[in-house]
Amino acid sequence: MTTITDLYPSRGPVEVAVPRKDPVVWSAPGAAGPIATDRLEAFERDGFLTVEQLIGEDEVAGYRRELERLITDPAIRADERSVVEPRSEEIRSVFEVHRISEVFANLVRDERVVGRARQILGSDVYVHQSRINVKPGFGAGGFYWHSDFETWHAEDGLPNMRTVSVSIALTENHDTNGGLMIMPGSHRTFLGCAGATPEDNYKKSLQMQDAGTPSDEALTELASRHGIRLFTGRPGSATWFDCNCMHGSGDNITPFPRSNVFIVFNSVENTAVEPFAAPVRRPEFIGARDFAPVR
Ligand code: 6CS
Ligand code: FE
Repeated sequence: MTTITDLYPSRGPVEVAVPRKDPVVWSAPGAAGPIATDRLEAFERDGFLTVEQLIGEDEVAGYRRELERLITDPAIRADERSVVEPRSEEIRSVFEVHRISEVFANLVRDERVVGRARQILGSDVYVHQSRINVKPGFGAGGFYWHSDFETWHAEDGLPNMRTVSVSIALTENHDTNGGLMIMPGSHRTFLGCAGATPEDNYKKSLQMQDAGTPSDEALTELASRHGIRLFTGRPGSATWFDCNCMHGSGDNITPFPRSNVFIVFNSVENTAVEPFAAPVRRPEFIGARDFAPVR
């Protein structure tokens, strides 16, 4: 049994920041793919890149209809893949949409999507997690500051930072309805959070994250050093961001939903092992254990 070194310790007694030990862009310079060299360099520097119209507005309408179909299906609502808003009980997210929906399965396989993931990660990729975030109006809760990798390392056992997410807007992302915020450049620092992971943490963390939440001091330091960028965009626009970006989003108190589909691609060279800082694995609909590459 080979022991895997924990390069990114977290969830111990104290918070600890360490420099990133992994590349950001894993493909060789000039490697073929849909992302232009200068955009890939920007991704390396900032930890994110935006694509104004990754998918056309007519196509997006089809994905929005699929989202509506899913969230109005009583069987989906009753399924453990659905997470509700704590206050309104409206559906907040539905996980594993790439498996329960043929429409979203096709989106994952679309070369405009998976081709970019392969280029950033420099290998074949599989889906570690997918979800639709509904973020309905009139009070849907946001997601407090966090690094996704901190959770995917601590709780899902991803060894290295060779994972990339894409958030594709399904509704207008205004500057007022709870859009994604990222601290540019924060992906180059890993912030190990203080506090052990409770059993069944996911049952709470997907509504309101606690374990894996950075301190005010650390967030102040990071935000002062890197600033904060708010992402807005038309339906069909996409934000690709590195797994270790410090990011979050605010509540949505406007009447306008901020819905997106969120797909997490992991390199087939970085498959999940045992959690690095949690008593048990999370369910597979949150952290996949089927490593078959997207074809
Ligand atoms: O725990 C997770 O895997 C999820 N939580 C957040 C707030 N972002 C990443 C991911 O979807
Ligand atoms: Fe996140």
